[in-house]
Amino acid sequence: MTKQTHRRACHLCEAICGLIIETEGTEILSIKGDKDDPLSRGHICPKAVALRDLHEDPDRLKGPVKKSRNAAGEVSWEAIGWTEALDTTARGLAHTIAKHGVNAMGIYLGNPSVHNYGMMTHQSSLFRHTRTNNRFSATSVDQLPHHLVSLWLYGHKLLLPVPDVDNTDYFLMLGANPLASNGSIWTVPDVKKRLSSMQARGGKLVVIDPRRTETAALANEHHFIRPGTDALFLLAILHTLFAEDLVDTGHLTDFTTGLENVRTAIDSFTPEFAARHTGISAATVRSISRELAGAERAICYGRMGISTQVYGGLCQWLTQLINIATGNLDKPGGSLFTTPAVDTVTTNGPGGFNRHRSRVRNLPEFDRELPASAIAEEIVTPGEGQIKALFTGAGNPVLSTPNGRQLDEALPQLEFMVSLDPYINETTRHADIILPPTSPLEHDHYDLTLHAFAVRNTARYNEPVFDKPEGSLHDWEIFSELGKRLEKLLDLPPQQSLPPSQIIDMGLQAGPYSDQDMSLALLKKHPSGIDLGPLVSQLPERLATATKTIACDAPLPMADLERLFNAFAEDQENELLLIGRRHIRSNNSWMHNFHPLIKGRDRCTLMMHPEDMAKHKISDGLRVSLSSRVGAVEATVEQTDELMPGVVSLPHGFGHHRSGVQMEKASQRPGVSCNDVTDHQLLDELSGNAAVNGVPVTVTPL
Ligand SMILES: Nc1nc2c(c(=O)[nH]1)N[C@H]1C(S)=C(S)[C@@H](COP(=O)(O)OP(=O)(O)OC[C@H]3O[C@@H](n4cnc5c(=O)[nH]c(N)nc54)[C@H](O)[C@@H]3O)O[C@H]1N2
Ligand SMILES: Nc1nc2c(c(=O)[nH]1)N[C@H]1C(S)=C(S)[C@@H](COP(=O)(O)OP(=O)(O)OC[C@H]3O[C@@H](n4cnc5c(=O)[nH]c(N)nc54)[C@H](O)[C@@H]3O)O[C@H]1N2
Ligand code: SF4
Ligand SMILES: [Mo]
Repeated sequence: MTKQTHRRACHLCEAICGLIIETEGTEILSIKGDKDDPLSRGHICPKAVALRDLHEDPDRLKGPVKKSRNAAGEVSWEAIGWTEALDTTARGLAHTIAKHGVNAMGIYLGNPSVHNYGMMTHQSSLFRHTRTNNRFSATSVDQLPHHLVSLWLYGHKLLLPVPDVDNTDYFLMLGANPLASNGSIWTVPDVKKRLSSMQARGGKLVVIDPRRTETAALANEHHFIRPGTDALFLLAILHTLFAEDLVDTGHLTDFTTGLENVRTAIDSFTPEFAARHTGISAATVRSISRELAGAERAICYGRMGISTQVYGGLCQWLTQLINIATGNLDKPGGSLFTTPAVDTVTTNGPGGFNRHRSRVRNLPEFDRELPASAIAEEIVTPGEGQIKALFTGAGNPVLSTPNGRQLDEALPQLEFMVSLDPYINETTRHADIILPPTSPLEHDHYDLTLHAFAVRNTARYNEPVFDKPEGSLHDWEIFSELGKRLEKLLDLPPQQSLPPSQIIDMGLQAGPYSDQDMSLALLKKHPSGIDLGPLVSQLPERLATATKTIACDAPLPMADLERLFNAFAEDQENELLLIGRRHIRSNNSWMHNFHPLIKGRDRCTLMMHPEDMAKHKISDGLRVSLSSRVGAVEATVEQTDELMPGVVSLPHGFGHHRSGVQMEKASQRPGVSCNDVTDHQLLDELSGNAAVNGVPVTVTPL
């Protein structure tokens, strides 16, 4: 057998590192960073090597399985052929739609769909036939506020500016830990080196986080903040910029409106008002504001920690306003829009908000999706539009959505459930049928979404590393096959379905680099990727608003200021607040089955500050009960002064002890699910995004 060398992107996180994978036959010999990749320049993290473990994992399903129960109610899974699996699935969904109406079909799509371009291009072949109101995704446990704010300010949900870290002088970062996450809505491979280079050039990194994270440890300044109070901090910054006459919108001035209205509306949100709640002094806020305004090029960036909280929408609106008020939006070294080779902005609709609302709790839709916090109640509450059948694809909402235990208990009430997933895990164990796709290395790859968030414009297409095994189907083929069957069963007009690579090729040829002969054929000649240059200014042309202007005083966040003010008008109770955390060797809920990533000491610990431990008579290593309004889990306490007093931290994605989970290594070190404690009622009322950070909890020794 001959050795082969493949160039291939890592699809595990948003950093999209280029890899060199050496194979012999069906075996992977090595996985290394690709130095020729113009974006990642050879960088990888420990997760890349686990691609081999994922590919070779004996627990990964290779063909569809169907659930059956014996007389005693014991579950077993029977391997079935694709024709039976697809026919049964399509009949199950069509039957539900015919019997109960289209909204009786629920859909949940998870995070890996973003890293799998065939899922992006082909999910519509299933869903366009089933225009259910009950669509959900991981977006509303994550970045929903970013999309909404971009829709409101820039006219398109995908016009998300990214920090130009390689050229900046000052970086104010809130609620992000890129040293563990490798960056988010900010494709920035080798982020540590990029941040260190910024500091070496004399630049400054300021981190605002309730935990002294790996990123905070690298920073020039780190300030603890009380979870959920970032909107007050950001308002105090904006207030200072106005009060000290530091606002300078520079090149944005001609097409920016409404800042004066914002100034009036935020008059009461002084640094002193914020300091009462955030734990960051008014003097510190003023000094950060002055530095931000004084820097030649500066960035204000906030991620997961400030979007998945009760004021997530306001937080994301305010980070944009700060970048606008300091003239740093659309400026090299500031926050810039990208120019991806397939332009996701022009090839996707702008998105919409509040065109329908959820049946039970009256929550707003965004982009045709309802908040994931509402799935369980839509399944268990009787009435017209109740979810009776559920399709999950590349998602594990039992572990990843708030009050996951409630969902775990709701799923058995469904008439029919199907999961598009390679594993029998906490969610998919409830399915009647599981449809496993090919392994990631068996299909081609293009980063349709993530090139659009990258710190440099590049494009890369990779052929499959391995041939597709006989009788297996890619995710997109499964969508497409189900779509065809539903067309027949529901008597709908047939729709054409091209392979993803052809769709991409059309996008490349019609995209912003068409004058450079951009095409799939060109990318195939350069499997390490093609450099398309640095991010550049492109406003107002790039704006998708009808008037090509940015109206800073967007009505909904403006109105939401009152909710914030009322909530903080009085001093708050001194409750213990729960936050999450990520580890470089983790990836949400599904990568605990690979030895290289899980070896070493237990990571699912409850971090707690010594002062809080003393208050509650808790010692290091003690088993405790962590409880909230909705539930409780047991965990081992890890003493650390990394946390702000009054804050505890438990990572998400664990809880693999449940019966029927067939992920052997993960189940041996199961941990507990932090989302058995987070609360489905706790959300950002503006956007509907889940607030998995800042959850009031109590900790009691066992
Ligand atoms: N408390 C708390 N909760 C959180 C978070 C937090 O920080 N704290 N983070 C939130 C965030 S940011 C996110 S994105 C969500 C993630 O939420 P989800 O997307 O629901 O969960 P994942 O753990 O990413 O589950 C991914 C699933 O996809 C499957 N999968 C992997 N690759 C493929 C593939 O190629 N094809 C298919 N069909 N399936 C595949 C895996 O087996 C797994 O079942 O969790 C959210 N939940
Ligand atoms: N290794 C690894 N990498 C990943 C993932 C993973 O699970 N593991 N998941 C991927 C996914 S789906 C995503 S969305 C990204 C997320 O990427 P990031 O946004 O960088 O997410 P985190 O690393 O969770 O960092 C969030 C930070 O917010 C802080 N925080 C919590 N509450 C608050 C608050 O109220 N205010 C402030 N200011 N900070 C707060 C936390 O302490 C934490 O340091 O990571 C991606 N990359
Ligand atoms: S940083 Fe992300 S993309 Fe890069 S190797 Fe690690 S998991 Fe893969
Ligand atoms: Mo995420």
